[in-house]
Amino acid sequence: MADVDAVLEAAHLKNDHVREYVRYWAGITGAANIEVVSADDDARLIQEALAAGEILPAGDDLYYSRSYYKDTARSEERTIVATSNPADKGVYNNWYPAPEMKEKLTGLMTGASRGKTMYVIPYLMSAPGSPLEKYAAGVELTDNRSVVLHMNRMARVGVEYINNLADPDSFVRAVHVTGDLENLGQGTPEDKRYFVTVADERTILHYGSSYGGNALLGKIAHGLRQAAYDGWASRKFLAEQFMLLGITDKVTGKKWHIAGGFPSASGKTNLAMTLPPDALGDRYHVEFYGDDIAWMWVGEDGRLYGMNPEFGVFGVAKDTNEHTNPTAIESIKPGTRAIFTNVAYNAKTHKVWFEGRTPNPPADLDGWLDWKGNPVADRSPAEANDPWAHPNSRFTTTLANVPNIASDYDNPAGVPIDGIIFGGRTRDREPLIRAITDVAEGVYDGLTLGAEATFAADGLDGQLRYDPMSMRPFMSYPEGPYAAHWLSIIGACANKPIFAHVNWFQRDAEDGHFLWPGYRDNLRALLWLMQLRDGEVSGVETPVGILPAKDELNTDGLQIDPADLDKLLTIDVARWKQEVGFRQEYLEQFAGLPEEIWTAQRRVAESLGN
Ligand code: OXD
Ligand code: MN
Repeated sequence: MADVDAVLEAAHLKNDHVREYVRYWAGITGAANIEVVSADDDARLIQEALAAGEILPAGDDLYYSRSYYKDTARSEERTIVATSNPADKGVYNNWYPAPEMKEKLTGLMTGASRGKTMYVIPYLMSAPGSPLEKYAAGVELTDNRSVVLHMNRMARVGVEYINNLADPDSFVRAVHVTGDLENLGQGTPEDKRYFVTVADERTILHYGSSYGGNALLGKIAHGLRQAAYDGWASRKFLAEQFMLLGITDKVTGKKWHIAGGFPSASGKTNLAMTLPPDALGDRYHVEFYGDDIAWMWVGEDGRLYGMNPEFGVFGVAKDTNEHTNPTAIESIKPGTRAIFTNVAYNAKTHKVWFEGRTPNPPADLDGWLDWKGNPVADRSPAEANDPWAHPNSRFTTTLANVPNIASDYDNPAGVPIDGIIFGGRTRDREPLIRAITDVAEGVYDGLTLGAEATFAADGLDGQLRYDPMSMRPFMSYPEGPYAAHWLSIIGACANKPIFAHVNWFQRDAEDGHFLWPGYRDNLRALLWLMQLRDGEVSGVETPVGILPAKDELNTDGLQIDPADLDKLLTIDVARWKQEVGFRQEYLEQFAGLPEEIWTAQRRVAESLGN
């Protein structure tokens, strides 16, 4: 092992607490070398990774990587939040005692990076100068170069972010050890993977994966789990799996910002990066801030402020195309340094492809390898319809590559938030949009956010898979205090955001067609919400919120059957009565829910006539 201190000195890493932390884990993991990384090292690291065959060229300054075939997604069962206080155990946070987990992970990591380089990645999950900067600094240690390349795109990376911390000990310690991927028993009773956030020690210990969702520790482990815990422990902010966008009315000059949570596969990334529909393009400009995480706090002017702590997008590739998400397609074009993971790859032309990129896969199979690296041309008839790309294959690109990135995305002050939306994927019960002006009812609506998981298939008669605020996999403290913290942060705003529930996925009960065209037209619902907030429209009251009156929704250029629009703007009372019953049962599992949430549940039930 090289002299750790000499390496850190040469890299100008001055923070003694960071140095001690690096020394400690270098000793445990047994890494052969230490290398401190900054964003400027990216081009060299790309060349090294290409030379080592860890990534492959995918066009002009585009790259391809493949993760081990049993290591292609986040593992929720293997993800744990540990603290020293048993009262931190909630329903979804998979709580374990911190001492037990630290001992377990130290054991697993001992000697596990032998012969490898341990990269030291100092990072910041905010723009420098943000009021939340003190919660944003971290240092990831990883024995995987591809993880470094991804972190360089997803976070601000360099020693300058940790050398001059106001409290030099206040950084997240985030240790990632890949492990022997072929011998970890992924998904079996002998599974050896552990993805642990020791939240009250601000320490993240992930063992047994090199897939981004488990290995890019700045993103989900710090940006969501740790930050949610910090936000609660400090009583200062919320960290949520939310997108963030801005809409400018070019005629009046008004600008609004909307944040919102959507369970997976409910169109969050597409909405975050949306453009206005053609017919509204002259009037409205839509800007992208973030597709996955928002940290939110109360500003001195009494408004809710929000920012995206990330520096890039780790987006699901499947179904991304010029129609569903044209700005994402632009953000991964040649010259962007984007990295594709687990899509299909052509070893001869270096092109990539994934399901939904074009209606049909490339006709000429020559050179095409599926996500496991097997030639598509050699498939047996039984395999002929297998996907070419893994359904969770990804693209990784920096925010600045997205053509409609907000001009002020890097502003440390964040942006004032006018609306908070929740949106599930449901074929019935949820109208296009219903606005909620009461804070407790808005928080209640977020807690009862749900999406169809295996609708009907599991015989649950339309029961949704609830996903509180879309944070179910990222909850780090119990649901009762979580609801109370939301009430207290939003309650502290003098000028409060309006809440709304949106659903782009309602279907016709008879023939199953989607009632709403979705994608860019979704902006119409958001514009109505902002007009409602500004008192320009008044909507129609229903037991579950305010719906747009038919003539209030801007339908210029919208292709829709008027009967479908009618259905989208009404609620199905019978279905809602049943839904409220499901919600009662779901909410009862959470200890210590604030009384305001029960009042909201009762009020909705009573106004439905339950
Ligand atoms: C996720 C992600 O898994 O954002 O939610 O990658
Ligand atoms: Mn996400």
